[in-house]
Amino acid sequence: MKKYICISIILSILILSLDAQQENSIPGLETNQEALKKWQDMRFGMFIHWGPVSLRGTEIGWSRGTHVPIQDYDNLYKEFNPLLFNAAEWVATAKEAGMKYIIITTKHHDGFSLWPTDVSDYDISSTPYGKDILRQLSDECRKQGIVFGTYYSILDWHHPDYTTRYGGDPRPVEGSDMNKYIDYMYHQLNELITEYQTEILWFDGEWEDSWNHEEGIKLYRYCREQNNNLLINNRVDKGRKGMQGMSKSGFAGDFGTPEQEIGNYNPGIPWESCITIGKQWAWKPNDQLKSVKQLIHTLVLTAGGGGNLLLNVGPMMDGRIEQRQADSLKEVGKWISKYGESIYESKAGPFMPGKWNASTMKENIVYLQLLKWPDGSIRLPDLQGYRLKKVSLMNGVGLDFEKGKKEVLIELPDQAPNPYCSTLVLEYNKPLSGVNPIELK
Ligand code: JFZ
Repeated sequence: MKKYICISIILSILILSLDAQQENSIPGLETNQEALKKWQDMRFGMFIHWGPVSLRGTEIGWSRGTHVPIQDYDNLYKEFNPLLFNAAEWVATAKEAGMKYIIITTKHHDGFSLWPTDVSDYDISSTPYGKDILRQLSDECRKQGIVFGTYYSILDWHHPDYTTRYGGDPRPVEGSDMNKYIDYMYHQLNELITEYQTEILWFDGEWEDSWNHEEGIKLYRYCREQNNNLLINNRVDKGRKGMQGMSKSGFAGDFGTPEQEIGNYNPGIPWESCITIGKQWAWKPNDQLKSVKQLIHTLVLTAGGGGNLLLNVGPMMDGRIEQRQADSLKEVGKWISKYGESIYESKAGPFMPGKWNASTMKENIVYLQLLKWPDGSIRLPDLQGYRLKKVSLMNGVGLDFEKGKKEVLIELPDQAPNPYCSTLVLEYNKPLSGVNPIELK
């Protein structure tokens, strides 16, 4: 009997490790592990959805031909003049919020290019503003030590050669030539990689039938050939499973992209949740914003699941980030300045994220983030084989604790030390790398 148990344990370990490797099993599509590690350590980035559509306040891309007539939408660029755009301010806002990288929409589904591209006039150089937004932002990111990345939509409902139409666009697809469009795309991506030194390529719009797996792999390879340090999301290929965003095996992409939801606990596979600060990706007047508490909890639960958080803001038509959004980000930043050590460079676990907690770890330290402050005390299950040496409030005093048979009882002060999310620091006798994840009731 013992023998069988042993064999089946060995077999399942083998199968599990095979499965983990499958993620990047296509030769030439292996993730650059150094770039990945650097990116995972950052844990928190700013997503920016912006373009001439902010003049209407409707959703970027999707409102073309639905909420805004196509003729109207496609001419908005002629009025786009964000004179108050200040790259230094944007980057400072991200930095102050504790974000370590920025991803901006360089071309969304509406086809407008936010930089002066060689291959189209439907770009920033044709607007009354005229100046290169991307150049200013990428320069400023490097100046302030923020990693610069670019969103790029594969689907393009504006380009005549792209072969799917949307929003009641009357142009026939007969005569459209996807190969020509693909050349166009490669040219643009080459500009982003070589001229703007994008460090992360955040693809989108891969789901229509105009795109396929073979082209996905080719595109991934092409980008890495231009710069082998690039990190590329899984929307470059067709392997994404729904809004949960993780990849089927055998598809290209360095990380999963859950959208508008916190990814499941999954420290073994790289992923990043992209989530809006309000309800819309692009700026919307009076958009209902998430509370500071919600934002902080989202960050903590994401880190506690092993993922990154890409929090989206939509700047206004004049180029400013709305004050309400900037104020919230500042509050998040204040929290991070105290608790960031439990987020950056952390690993998820050993306590799985749940209704009232998340947890992260480093070496022999566990950070237990409490989403609600408990009454008087909490009980934690013992970690088999590890000895709890010390418990304290993060940035605060030591706490008394009592070991029972299978639990420890930790005494807590009446008042939560932080109104958004307080954290306990648990120090064990040795590194916790081998410990199995534990669900807290
Ligand atoms: C996509 C974009 O469409 C969206 O505008 C935003 O940029 C986000 C980050 O990524 O999200 C999607 C993708 C597909 C659907 C909806 C939103 N869909 O198929 O309904």
